[in-house]
Amino acid sequence: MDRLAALIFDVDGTLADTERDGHRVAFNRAFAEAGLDWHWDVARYGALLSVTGGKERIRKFLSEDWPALLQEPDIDARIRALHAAKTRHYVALLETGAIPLRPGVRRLLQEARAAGLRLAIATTTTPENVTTLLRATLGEEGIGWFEVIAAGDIVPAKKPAPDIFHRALAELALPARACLALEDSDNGVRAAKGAGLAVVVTTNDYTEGQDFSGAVAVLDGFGEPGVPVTVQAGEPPVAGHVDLDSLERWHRLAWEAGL
Ligand code: XBP
Ligand code: MG
Repeated sequence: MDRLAALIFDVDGTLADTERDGHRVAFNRAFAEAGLDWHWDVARYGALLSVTGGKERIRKFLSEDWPALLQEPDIDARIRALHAAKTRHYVALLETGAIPLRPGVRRLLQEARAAGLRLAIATTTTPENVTTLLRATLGEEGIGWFEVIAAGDIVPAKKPAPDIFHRALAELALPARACLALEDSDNGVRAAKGAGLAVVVTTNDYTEGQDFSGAVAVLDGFGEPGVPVTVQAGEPPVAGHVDLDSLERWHRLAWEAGL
C-alpha cells in the first residue's frame, strides 16, 4: 500500500462555507445589477446546488423558470456575462474577509505542511475565486501552500465527473492510491471516487443528509483540539478532531477495504 503523499481539497463547502453567504449573494447581486428581478433564496439555492459550476447553475435555473430564454440566440453570451459579473461580486465579497476558513482547516493545513505532505485543490469554481479566498484567509503565501490548483473550466466536465481530480493527480504526478480527497458533497464524492481516490467528507448545512456511499469517513466538520466532531460514518478520529493521524488512518483503512 502506498504511503499518503498528498491531500486534495475541494474548496466550496470544504475549505470554507462559501455557498449561502458568498456565491449565492454574488449571484443575486449580479442579477440585480443586470436589472433582472431574479432572486435565489437560501432554499432555492440549495436545490440549485445539485448542479456544480456557476454558469451551469444559471442554465439550470433558466430551464426551470425561464425555459424560453434558453432558446434565444445570444443566451450563451448572456450567461457568460452574468457569470463574469457574479465572479466580480464574489471576489469583492471575499476581499472584505466576510468568509472565513472552516474551523480546523488552517490547523490541518499547517500539520500537513509540517509533515511534508503535498497539498492540492480540485474544485469546480473559477480559479480567481480560489486564489482570492486563500489570500483573504491565509495571506498571499497561502496560495503557494498548494502545489496544484485545478479549478473551473480547465476540464470539459465538472463534478460529479472525475476529470478535475484526474487533472490534479496528473499535475501532482502521483497515483490516486497515494492521495486522499477531502470533500463536502455527494457530487464531490462521486468525482473523487470516479478518479479512484479515497475520500473523507465533512458536511455542512447544504450537504448533510446527502448520499456519501463510498466515503471512508463522514463527519460534521474538522473540529479542533477540545472541539470534537460528530461522526456519521466510518472510524471516529482518535483525537476527537480531524488531524493528520486520522487522515493517514482513514487512507489506510480505505485501501485495506479495497476502496
Ligand atoms: C462548487 C460549485 C461552484 C460554486 C460556483 O462545487 O458548485 O460552482 O458554487 O462557482 P465543488 P463558479 O465544491 O464541488 O467544487 O460560479 O465560479 O462556477
Ligand atoms: Mg464542495
